Amino acid sequence: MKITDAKVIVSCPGRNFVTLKIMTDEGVYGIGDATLNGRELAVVSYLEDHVIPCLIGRDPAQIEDIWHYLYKGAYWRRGPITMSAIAAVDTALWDIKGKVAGLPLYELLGGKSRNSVMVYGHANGANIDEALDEVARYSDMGYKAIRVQSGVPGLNSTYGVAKDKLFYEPADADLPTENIWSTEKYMKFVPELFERVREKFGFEHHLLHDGHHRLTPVQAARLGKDLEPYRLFWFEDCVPAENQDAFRLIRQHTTTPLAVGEIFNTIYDCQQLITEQLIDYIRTTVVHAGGITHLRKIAQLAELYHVKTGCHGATDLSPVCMGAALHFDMWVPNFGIQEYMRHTKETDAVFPHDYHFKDGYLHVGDTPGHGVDIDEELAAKYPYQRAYLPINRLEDGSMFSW
Ligand code: EZ4
Ligand code: CO
Repeated sequence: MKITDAKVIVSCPGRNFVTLKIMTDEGVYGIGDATLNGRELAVVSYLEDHVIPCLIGRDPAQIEDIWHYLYKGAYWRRGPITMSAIAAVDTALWDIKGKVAGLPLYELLGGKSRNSVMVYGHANGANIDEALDEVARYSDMGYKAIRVQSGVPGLNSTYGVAKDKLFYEPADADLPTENIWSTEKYMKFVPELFERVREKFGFEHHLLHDGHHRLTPVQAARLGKDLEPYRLFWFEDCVPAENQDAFRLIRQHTTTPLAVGEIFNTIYDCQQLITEQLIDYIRTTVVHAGGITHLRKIAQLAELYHVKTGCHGATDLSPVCMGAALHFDMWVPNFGIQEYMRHTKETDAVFPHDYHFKDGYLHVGDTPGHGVDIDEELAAKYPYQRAYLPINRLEDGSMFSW
């Protein structure tokens, strides 16, 4: 079997998605997600100009060899653009392998370790009362695990608080929106938010919270401690994680479980975090961390150190990534949880898929491969629209992390 052609499909059914489709001489094809929010076209160029020419004529069965060909062969290693492009190729090749074998992807990885995949949804409110209403709504939909974010008094915008309740879309403008941030106001407010949630709903649900890389280590230690009475499932991205050492301080001061890694793209970004047991959940996922082949390596290292998986699953990761991640989740022995932000119905129509939500879990089908396809005709009706993620400034105008 040989790869005869590959193409990149850019479509904006509510938001931008970049999809790679790899074709073979036997008519079997595979697809992979290559979406990198706010920097989409850089990955398109990387694939079209530099990767696709090297794929033609190769045996699609040689997934491991092609992975290393693209990683080592580029000489320039790592980085989100490179690793998203490699991930798209890898995902498409696993899809082809499944279709050729007539087996769902989880069977190729080692078979099912569970019946379904526990997911968490996002309850976002402009204030505490709205956030409580959203928690009630997610609870009524059957979610066992709910991430809670709320607008902070005195700040006119807050990460996670959406215009549309089911689909949080931060890449909201043709040029980056500028938001104002105050860590002091946020830190004072968050424990009150969780106190109110526990007061109203008790301890029945898993509750999660995302700090979105905005604290210093000592602030994260403080907030982790303040949140201990509310028994969070995890506190996510409490500090920017380029400095892995920083987690030592946080870890020494709080028993609130820590999750990190949605923006990591290789195992080297979390090697110390894992081997020193500084985190509880690793958030890398298929599209931004080199595909199934590399994600598996990260998860298996994590397994040795009591770290579980918690794959990123925001709306800006396409249903193709979600489908592949779900097969991974069905297999991975040290599974923790899967994030699930829903896609719009326009997106779902462009990407027909065989997974579905029921009672707090995503249920995976047994279609050969990863079970997600792309309707190219429909995709063509939604041309690319430039969209950026916002930026943050402190109240005095200093540039800050978003
Ligand atoms: O802000 O995926 O946990 N989820 C997140 C996401 C990220 C977006 C950025 O593109 O932090 O909402
Ligand atoms: Co996050």
